[in-house]
Amino acid sequence: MKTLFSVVVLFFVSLSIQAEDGHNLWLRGKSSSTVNVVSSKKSVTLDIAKQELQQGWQGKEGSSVVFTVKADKLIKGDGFKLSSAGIQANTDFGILYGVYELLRCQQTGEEIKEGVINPSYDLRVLNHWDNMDGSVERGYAGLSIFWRKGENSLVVTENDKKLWQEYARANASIGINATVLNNVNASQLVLTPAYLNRVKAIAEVLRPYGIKVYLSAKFSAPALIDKLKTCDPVNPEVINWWKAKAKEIYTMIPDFGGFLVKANSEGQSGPQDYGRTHADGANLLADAVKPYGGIVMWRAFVYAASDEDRAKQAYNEFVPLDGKFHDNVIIQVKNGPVDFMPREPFSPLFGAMKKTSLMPEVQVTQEYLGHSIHLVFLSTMWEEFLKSDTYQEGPGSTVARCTDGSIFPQKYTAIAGVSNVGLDVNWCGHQFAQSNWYAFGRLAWNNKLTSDQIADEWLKLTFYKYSKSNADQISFSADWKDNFLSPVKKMMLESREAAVNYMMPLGLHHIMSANEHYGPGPWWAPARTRKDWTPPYYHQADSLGIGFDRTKTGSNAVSQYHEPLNSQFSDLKTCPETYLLWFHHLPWDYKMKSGKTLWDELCNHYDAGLQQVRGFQKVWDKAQSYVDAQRFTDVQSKLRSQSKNAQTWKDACLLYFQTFSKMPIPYDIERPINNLDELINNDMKRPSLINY
Ligand code: GCV
Repeated sequence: MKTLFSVVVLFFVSLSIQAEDGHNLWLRGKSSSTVNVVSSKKSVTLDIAKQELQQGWQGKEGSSVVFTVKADKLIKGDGFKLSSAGIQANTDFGILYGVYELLRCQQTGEEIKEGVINPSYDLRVLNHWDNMDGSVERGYAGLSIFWRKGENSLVVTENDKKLWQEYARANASIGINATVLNNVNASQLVLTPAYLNRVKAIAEVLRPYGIKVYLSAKFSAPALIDKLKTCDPVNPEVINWWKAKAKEIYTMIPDFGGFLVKANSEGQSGPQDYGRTHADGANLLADAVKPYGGIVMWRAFVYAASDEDRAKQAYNEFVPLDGKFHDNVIIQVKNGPVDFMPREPFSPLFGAMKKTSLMPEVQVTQEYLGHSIHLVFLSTMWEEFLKSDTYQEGPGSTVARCTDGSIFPQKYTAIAGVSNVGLDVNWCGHQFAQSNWYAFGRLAWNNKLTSDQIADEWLKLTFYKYSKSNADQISFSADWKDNFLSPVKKMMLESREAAVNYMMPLGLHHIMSANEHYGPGPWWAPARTRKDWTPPYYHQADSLGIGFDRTKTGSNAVSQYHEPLNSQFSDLKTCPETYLLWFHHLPWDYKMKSGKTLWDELCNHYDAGLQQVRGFQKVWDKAQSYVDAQRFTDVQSKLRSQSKNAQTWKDACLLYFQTFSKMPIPYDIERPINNLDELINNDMKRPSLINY
């Protein structure tokens, strides 16, 4: 009797705890009822679509869903049409996306809307900064899922294929249809036959899920691989080399997407080494892939160690080339003019190049936002960016509309996110970093979605405890919504602003410690280091004040923005305070809109950021009974580190800036608990993963 009792107890305990390690991402929903799928066509992709529907169906028992692959003028690209009869699309991939949409609605309790749903961008791309030895530049979730070092590193194993297939499925479920398999700081190796064979194997696993592979190409590859004497883009031998390389690749991978190129940037070679322009370089590669329908994504992340404000350089370099790029070139532009900072104004290139296709690049991996230790939901940052009005074609010329084909007719439209995926069991290093992968895909599919909706979906899909008894009718109880969904969603939606507060408020930027881009380092400026890589170049703090003057009296970067933004950013009365120190150098006692001095306001922001994170800890602790044990403690422990880090950021920045302001930290906020000299001596390092 006693044994039976223990078995029963154990059974129920195991049911309620349901160990989860995060590997299943947002794809945890299981069907409870059967569905009948009718398709007149057969293909691997349609088989996947059918299987997904049957695995995840939570609609009416015994329903029938018809797949119809038939052209319809209203359906664009990967789009689809949902109706009571089923899913119609131009392609098999469209059907697959329709299936994921149906399942998402069922599993989140959202009403299924009948009608056509088209993606905002044709190409929804993940950029992996994965190196050939398996390391990942700015990757915080373990080694590469594509590459590794050592003997047999190029042998494709069953495990590799399983992981790639899971990766493909996760991407397809949120609409991502392109992936760049290697770092933009590229190795030429990836273009050699042994590596291309592995690329072919990856492409084969990804293909049925509608995902094309792309490669980052090293501009100097012809010299490095085949010892050509030059890589000059107008040299006939060089032109032929790239043509032959493209032919070789397309023979192996007929649907190869094309190249991504970082050239003449941070030490990478490029056309300027031969006195040519970025257009000459991009067109060289574009012509090589053109016969096969390939494209070239050419990055505008360029800046030199010159006296010119770094924030101005990409615009200065690229705008004069507008109209000179071939039509299968897309210029890939980071969201801000400097570099994926916690907050930047949008890059003035958006909307300014009217005869060239442009694509936004955002960073999903949290290089400057606490790596995989800090909980920061980036969707709010991307939403702010996509909704920014450039005014380039009148009011309403948002970045989203300037890049998705609504304003400028672009042959291709695209958006890229620098991936945060690695070999970690939970893929992203932090359970909540998965929400950034999810959010990127969702916004790439629909650039009008709100972060509120995305967070809502993600939380339901990722944390709701499905069980047999509730699977057929997803109804989120009031208790679950009030005590888990709503507070945790609120935390996610506030998390980016919190990070801005405790790291770089009021328009401050690039003041992190140099080595890891993790902790604070406003003091970091070793002799002989490029000035534009040191924080003092950006914050310009001195006894008179703080901030980078980008108005007419300074670098005049404001002039790159279309009116009325130029005037708005220049004028202290209208410049948003969120960008204040991005555009202005102001005295410490400058009077803010709140009536407080700039110094006091700065102190308040740093302290508010810290308090927000302390609040997040409370929210999460209260959510314990709604979360499985492993994921709960994972996140709890990371929030503790984040809290300590926020304290360090606050103390480091305030104590350092106080050496210039000479003003007291307002007495109503908590005192620093660290000493500046100690902080400077032990630049804050990312906590070792062993602690987790
Ligand atoms: C891939 C920043 C990062 C680099 C990155 C570069 C880029 O500078 O710190 O790691 O290099 O951006 O986007 O090319």
